[in-house]
Amino acid sequence: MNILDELAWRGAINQVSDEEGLRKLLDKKSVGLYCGVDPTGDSLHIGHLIPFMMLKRFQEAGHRAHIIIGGGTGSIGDPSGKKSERVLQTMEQVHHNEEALTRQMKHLFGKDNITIVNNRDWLSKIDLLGFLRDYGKLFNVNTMLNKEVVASRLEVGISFTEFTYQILQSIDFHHLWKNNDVQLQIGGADQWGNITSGIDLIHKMEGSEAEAYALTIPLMLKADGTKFGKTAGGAVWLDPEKTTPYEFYQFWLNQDDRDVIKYLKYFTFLSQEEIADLEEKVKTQPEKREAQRRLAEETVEFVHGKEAVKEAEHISAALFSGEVKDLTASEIEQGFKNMPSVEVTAEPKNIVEWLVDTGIESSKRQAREDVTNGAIRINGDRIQDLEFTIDPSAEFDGKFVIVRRGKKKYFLARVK
Ligand code: 629
Repeated sequence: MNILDELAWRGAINQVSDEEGLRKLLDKKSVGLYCGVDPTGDSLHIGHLIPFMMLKRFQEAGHRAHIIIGGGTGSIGDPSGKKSERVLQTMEQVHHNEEALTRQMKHLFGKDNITIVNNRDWLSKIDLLGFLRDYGKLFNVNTMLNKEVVASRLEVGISFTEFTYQILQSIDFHHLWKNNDVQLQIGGADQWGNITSGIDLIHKMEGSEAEAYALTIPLMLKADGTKFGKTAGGAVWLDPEKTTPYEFYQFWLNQDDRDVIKYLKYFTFLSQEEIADLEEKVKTQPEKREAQRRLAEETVEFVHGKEAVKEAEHISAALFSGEVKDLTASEIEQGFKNMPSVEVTAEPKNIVEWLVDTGIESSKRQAREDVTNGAIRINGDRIQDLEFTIDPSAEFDGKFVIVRRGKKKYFLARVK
């Protein structure tokens, strides 16, 4: 199957500049393609993953994928999708983010022989007069004003700096066209204007026969109308320090039945047969959530590796069953990141007093009642003896006490 048919099946094509031409080119040769990212933050989030996983699909189909880290463009700021002018980042921020993103990209795609370049390398070498003479003359201000990104900002205003952004991204496309034999740029739907502006530049500089194409991917929508990729805690990051692999796993596990197949197509490399099989299971046995589990496993493995999948599954199973004793310290840190926690001393104490001291129970009366009723588990063991002594150094290398009240409510006591 042609890569374009594969992407269409995945629901991943929003617009293509010349589908016939691109299809022919992809059948004929190994096509160079790229997608860019600006260092506006120090980590990618799952919204970024979409076009970059598409790059990998092209690479696997025998094409040559490139990534631009926008050290140059990132010091300007893309007005696309922004309702008002950006505050410039300091150059220190840009450098810092650029390094972080490059590291992440290498971690995700480095092993696939994907070429990673930084547009500061060429954009910073263009001098002002060269810019105006060599590029400025080829851009028609009317055409630039008509681009959605600029048109939508005319009321509020847009600085000359942001207005110029599309020229920089166009110079990039031309640069890779000329030096890396790149004929295709991909990106999210918001990038259409910037990408087609690059095609125009290539045609003006290299002749109208020069082959250059645009392909954009639809904006990700959720069945319930809320924004994709956001949780109560904010964006879902690829950096394990920001979003732990366990949180990342849970994010995917909790997706709606109405969305899960679409996500399997976008975010995994599972085959059409495997996805069709999971689609059937969503219909016949939705309660098993097999599609969601598969989605969670695949995405965690892709971003964080096999070991992280095992850990996330171990944490989920332990928290669900209540058998928490064999969790490792790192698993506890991940699993309890968003649960209430308290600090305690290592001093052993009567269970009723300890529960009240830690604030887990509001009164001794309540504590006694919960203990007697069997609602309290300490480190996985149900304790019903009111005389029980809690020894905070007993488990987990003396670092934690895990308390569960009732079926679901967990507390983590960290030993000082
Ligand atoms: C130089 C810079 C280029 C080509 C692209 C770029 C970056 C581009 C941009 N992209 C978004 C970003 O950096 O702003 N001007 O966060 C983001 N992108 C991934 C997808 C996107 C897009 O990295 O294209 O649509 C999000 O899904 O918003 O020569």
